[in-house]
Parts: sequence; C-alpha cells; structure tokens
Amino acid sequence: MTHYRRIYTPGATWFFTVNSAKRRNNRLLVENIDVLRTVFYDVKNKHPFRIEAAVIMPDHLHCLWTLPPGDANYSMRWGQIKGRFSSHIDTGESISKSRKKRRERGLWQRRFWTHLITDQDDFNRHVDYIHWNPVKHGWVCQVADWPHSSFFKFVKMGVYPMTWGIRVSLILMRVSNPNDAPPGIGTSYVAHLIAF
Ligand code: NI
Repeated sequence: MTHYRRIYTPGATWFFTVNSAKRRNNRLLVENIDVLRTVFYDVKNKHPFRIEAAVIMPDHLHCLWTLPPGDANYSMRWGQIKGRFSSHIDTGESISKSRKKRRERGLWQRRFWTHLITDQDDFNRHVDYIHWNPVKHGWVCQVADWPHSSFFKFVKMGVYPMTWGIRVSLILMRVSNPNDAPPGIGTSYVAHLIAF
C-alpha cells in the first residue's frame, strides 16, 4: 500500500464514483477530457474543494475530494459539473421522458457512489484504488500507461515509483526433457512472469 502521510481532514474527505449513463462502448469522458477538466476547474473556482486524487475512465470516474470545513455539499458541485459538461457535448444521446420533463440530459447516471473517508489508511487505500483503476478495468497493464489520472503527480511527490502497479501473471511451463518422458521425477518447470 501507499506510504502516503498527508494528514487527512476528519469528516471532510469523500470518495466518489460517477458513471456515464451508457457503460458499454462509451469513451465519452476520455474523448472529452479537456471539457471535463475545464468544467472541474470552473466549478472548483466557484465552490472550492481540493481534488486529492482522480482517475478518468472512458465511461466513469473516481475521485477523492476534500471539502471546506462545515461544507458537505458535494451534490451541488456534482450537479454543476455534470450539467456544465453535458451542455458542452452534443452526442444526440437518447433521453428518457422523465429526464426530458426535468430538462436533464442523458449523459450521466443520476446516482453516484459516495464514501466518507474514515482515517489515513482508508484515505491511502482509496488513493491506490483510484490509480490502479485503469489496470483493474483492463485498459492498460501498467498504471503509468494511463494518462488520465493524478498518478504522475504522486510520482513527482515521491509517493509511488513510476513502475508502481503492473499487472503480472505467473505461468509455470514444463520444460520437456530430451527423451520426451512423461512428467515425473526429473521434470523441471520454469516460471514466466508476463504482463498482460
Ligand atoms: Ni472503476
């Protein structure tokens, strides 16, 4: 696990998972990453919060925010982020009747996952979870190969080495002996570590 010693603020740091409405064959977020960055920046300027860590996946995102003391209104901030993002995108997505009534667009799932961080270990675990996510979802074999996360900031801070988070699998291969005898005494195996 990460040895990240930043003191977290009790009761103020939240982990979020926010999904786009269409989860399959959808690269909406990474294809519009600049729009997303701008929207985050604008909303953060108006209603301050600190982004501790973040990862943008093609169809969802995870992030860790610290809100100002006494302010837990993340819903308003997410509402603005989603709304502003949607207003910049013209995808011709299908919109349900109930959404039309509310003048909502159909780009995002309405609900999102929230978790209040409980202590420094919990904080660190979520930082790792965020950065490991592109490997977890199978987009890359190595965390450093995914450009849309705060991983590189953490490498610069000395929290991770650049090589952190590589998916490897261990494959044992039998080395056949020259007489092609059945496996048994004398059979040897070599271990191959492969990235996939
Ligand atoms: Ni994920």
